[in-house]
Amino acid sequence: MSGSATFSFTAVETLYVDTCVEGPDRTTVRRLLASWNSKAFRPVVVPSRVVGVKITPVSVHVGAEVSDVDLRALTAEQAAELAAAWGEYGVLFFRDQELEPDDHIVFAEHFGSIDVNKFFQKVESHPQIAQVLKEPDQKRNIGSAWHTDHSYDAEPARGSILVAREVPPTGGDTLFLSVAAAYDALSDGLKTTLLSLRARHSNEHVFGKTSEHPKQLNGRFENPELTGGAEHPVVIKHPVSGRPCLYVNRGFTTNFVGWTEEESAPLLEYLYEHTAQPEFTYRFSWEEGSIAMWDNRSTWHFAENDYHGHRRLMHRITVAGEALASA
Ligand SMILES: O=C(O)CCC(=O)C(=O)O
Repeated sequence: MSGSATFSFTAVETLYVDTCVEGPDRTTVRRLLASWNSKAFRPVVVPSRVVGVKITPVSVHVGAEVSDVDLRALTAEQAAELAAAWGEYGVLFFRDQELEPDDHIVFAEHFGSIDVNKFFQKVESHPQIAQVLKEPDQKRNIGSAWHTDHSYDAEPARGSILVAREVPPTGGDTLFLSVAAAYDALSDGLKTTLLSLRARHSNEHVFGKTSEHPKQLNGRFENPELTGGAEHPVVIKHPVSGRPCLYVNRGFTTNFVGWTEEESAPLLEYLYEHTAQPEFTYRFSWEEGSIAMWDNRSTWHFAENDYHGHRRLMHRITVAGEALASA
């Protein structure tokens, strides 16, 4: 046992003490070490910096709240624990964090390189950060349809990390759901059919020259000439958890490969209705300093547009992902 390790004593009660800290805890450590031979405590060495991160699931299928952590001072061990929890719960929520844009970038880079969105307006001083903004005079917001980010890319983004900068007095929640749970709930027959399919995803109808969206968003999208698309399996194997996940979404999927859009529409519509059932979802209410980081392979999200007349400003960083394999 080295002086810099943390000891977890498990006996009548569980107690975590970091031997690095000075003061009363040092006394506690000495007292506990003195009782070592009395068998009152069973010492277990655990990595010290992991201690303190608390992960509490917020719903049956999706999301966990993380507390007792300062994201400005994240250690590699804590980042590894968060990465595992991210894969398991799909979305991680944090409260009362004080991340400046530079901190936001450092935090995101614990999980991969930054995949800068080509279409969103950027924070002027930090072009790696996209602005998700609705002004009081705007009627339309970004993201008010179930979707997952960047599914139109050949290597879709692993996840997105959204920091609340300005929130309306009420409303402006974001809903999340688990596409793994939605897939699990399908019949074996439909699962077999879906496992044989691929789908095409495109962003032309959202960010392209003829799309109405950029106009309705006061020109807040850019680079309409950079639109494109990609094909992916309809059921992917999640790169971290290995769980099968339904990988189509209302925002960007256009058709099953080899099927016309007209032929694809009824089955896609069935999957969208099935997946958006409340039992698979969780609603997150924002405060300034709240953060949500969602996994784009295992979740969808939906930004409520119920706060007309108020400003809502979020900063988003998208973390790069990889090509997706079939389940
Ligand atoms: O503003 C939000 O809550 C989510 C926005 C969104 O849908 C996105 O960034 O993809």
